[in-house]
Amino acid sequence: VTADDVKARALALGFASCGIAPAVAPPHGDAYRRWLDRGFHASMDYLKRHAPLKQHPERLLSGARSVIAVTLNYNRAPLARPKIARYALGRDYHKVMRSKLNKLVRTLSALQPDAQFRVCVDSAPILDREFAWLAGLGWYGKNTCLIDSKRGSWFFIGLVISTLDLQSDQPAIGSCGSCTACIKACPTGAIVQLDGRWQVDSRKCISYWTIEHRGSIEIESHGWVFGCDVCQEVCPFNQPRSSQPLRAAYTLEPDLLQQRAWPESLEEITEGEWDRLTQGSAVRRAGFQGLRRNALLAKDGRKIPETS
Ligand code: B12
Ligand code: SF4
Ligand code: SF4
Repeated sequence: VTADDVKARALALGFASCGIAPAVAPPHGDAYRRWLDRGFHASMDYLKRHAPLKQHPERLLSGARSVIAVTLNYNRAPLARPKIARYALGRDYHKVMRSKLNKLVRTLSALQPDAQFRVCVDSAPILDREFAWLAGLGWYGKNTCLIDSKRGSWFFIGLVISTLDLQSDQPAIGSCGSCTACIKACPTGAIVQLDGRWQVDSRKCISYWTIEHRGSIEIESHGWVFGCDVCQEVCPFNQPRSSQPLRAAYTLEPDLLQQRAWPESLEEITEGEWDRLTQGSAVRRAGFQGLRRNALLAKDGRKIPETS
């Protein structure tokens, strides 16, 4: 199996791009440690627990030689209400990404039965952006999202660690230049300088509070009910441009385009309605109480204690 075989098969499965990174210690692993040491992970303790495993892909798959990185476009028209980050409007991307990566692994295993693979989708103890950057799929923007100069940043990252000895790509090159649009637009000032680089302080980030945090919310959520897209909405790399036809293009993935009957107001939703509405959706992560809490706060427009 060659790197070109892998890429051709990945693109045939509907991934927007695919690249190969070497299975090495992540070059910016120290930056991750410093981010944790500052407490920028808020209550996401699993990020700290995962830190030792994140030091090398070998820790997740013995004999790892390469990391296959893919991106999946999730861009679609946003809803005016409820304000749910566009990545979460359709079917849960973990399921979509995992099933495609499992298919990729099945084809590769058939070609090389002695090879081993480990599929990583978001929650695995590996730095997704770091390996996608190494694989040439995008560079770090000031909002910390990985940006593909041709496509923007509305994409998920998926990784497959493998024992295959594949030809690696070069890390992606690109930069925001003097732009600071996301830093100025972030409603809560969550994009801050740490060691001379822009980083997200989760303790101030609406996405963190509305998706990951349990208990009362201690910031203003500026109308967001689940996640937040502001720092990507304002990014020039996500604006349509005739010379860049792939930028801001909507996904073609039916599962991610799925229309769910999100009611405009989620404040009075019952547990039964929540259960039906969020089956197979990433929004389920907030839980019933969490989603109601978010909706109440979004409607009220100010800091309020949790109502449960
Ligand atoms: C924890 C987490 C969050 C946290 C913290 C976000 C953050 N910026 O760290 C919260 C809950 C806030 C969050 C929010 C979102 N997330 Co999130 N999240 C993660 C997760 C699980 C870990 C990220 C992490 O390790 N952060 C730690 C910090 C230190 O990482 P970092 O900011 O990228 O820092 C790196 C760079 O600064 C670089 N670096 C440091 N110094 C230097 C120097 C040089 C020269 C260079 C080149 C690089 C460099 O190295 C650092 C370490 O890798 C990943 C999945 C995964 N397993 O990796 C998804 C992930 C990053 N999230 C994702 C998404 C889609 C989102 C949201 C858009 C969702 C939403 N709409 O609400 C927002 C975006 C907010 C934002 N601006 O980042 C995608 C990003 C895809 C992309 N194109 O970048 C990921 C990769 C999930 C996936 N598999 O697709 N997320
Ligand atoms: S997701 Fe929202 S709150 Fe978080 S850094 Fe981006 S703009 Fe700021
Ligand atoms: S808005 Fe500007 S500064 Fe922020 S990530 Fe995009 S190009 Fe970079």
